[in-house]
Amino acid sequence: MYSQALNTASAPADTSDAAARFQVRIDAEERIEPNDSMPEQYRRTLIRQISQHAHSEIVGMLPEGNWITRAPSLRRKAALLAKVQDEGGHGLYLYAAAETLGQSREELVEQLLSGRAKYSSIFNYPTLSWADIGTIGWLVDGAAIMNQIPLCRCSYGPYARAMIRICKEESFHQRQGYEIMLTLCRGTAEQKSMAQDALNRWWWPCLMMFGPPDTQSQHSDTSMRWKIKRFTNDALRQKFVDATVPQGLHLGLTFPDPALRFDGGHWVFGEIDWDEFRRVLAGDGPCNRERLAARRQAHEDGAWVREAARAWAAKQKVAA
Ligand code: FAQ
Repeated sequence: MYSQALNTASAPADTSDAAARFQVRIDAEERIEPNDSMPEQYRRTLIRQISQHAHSEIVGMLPEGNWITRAPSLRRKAALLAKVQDEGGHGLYLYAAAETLGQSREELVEQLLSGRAKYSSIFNYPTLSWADIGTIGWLVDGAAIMNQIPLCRCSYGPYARAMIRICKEESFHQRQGYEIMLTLCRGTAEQKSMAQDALNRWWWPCLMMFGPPDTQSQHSDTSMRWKIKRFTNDALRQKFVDATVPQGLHLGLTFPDPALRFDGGHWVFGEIDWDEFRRVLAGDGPCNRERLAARRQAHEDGAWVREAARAWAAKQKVAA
């Protein structure tokens, strides 16, 4: 199947002419829209990436949601509540973007709950102290922004447009996280050591968020050719390290990497433990089971809402 057509059950076969015409549009920086002709592999790549991204936002609500009732002040609680709610909203825009490619949200959610779909490795780590909430905002949202700003220029229109609003909100999240870290680092010795402990635990997993090294990334070449991705995994990881190390030094914190050094242009960092990354992706991270169990429970608990919405829609149809 070559051209994707939302309103028809089947589409014409792939031809090299069609593929070449598509590439010309991409190279000319034209935006691809839902009813445009597109290679089947382009459509599948987008569904894969956008749905994994949506699942990450939804599962990503869990580690921080865990601290809403324990935030140290009303101001912190209100900000955290708003942030976690934003992440839920991001998941919804992204599921909607994936639906424009002809995949139903129900099917995507089923893939997540059955454990067949991936979501970001970072959300399989526990949030042990309040400093983890600061660190997530500073580093996890910081890494997400670094990865997602280029996605605002993704060749697929609905994804690119969703990313514009998401990035604005992520930027607020990053600032609230850094402000928590500043407060802790200017506080008591105990508060500063909480901040240091959180950085020690989150730093390496955050570097893994950018995906495997370029030499092992299966999808980067095609995604870059189609301008879905604008930078490789390693390029974005380096940009993140270069932007973040000075922020950590300003906080007076030490990065848990004895090999970290400035070479005059970039911050050179040590070896990432890719075995740990593979273990987390295989479902064996510290919280994989807990995260999926929580999502399944939430889905079950929400069954009555879906039923009520269906009943309401049916009544509206009869009334119309
Ligand atoms: N975790 O060939 P590549 C957030 C998988 S949102 C798990 O390099 P690609 C907001 C990859 O899917 C965070 N799996 O793949 C927030 C592929 O598997 P597959 C999520 C990973 O797609 C903040 C395989 O490895 N952001 O944080 C990971 O070209 C705070 C081979 O990899 C996005 O999803 C990983 N870290 O590049 C929420 C952004 N890395 O599908 C709450 C959009 C790789 O073959 C609180 N996505 N894999 O089975 C992307 O930019 C890309 O998909 C990459 C991976 C860069 C993640």
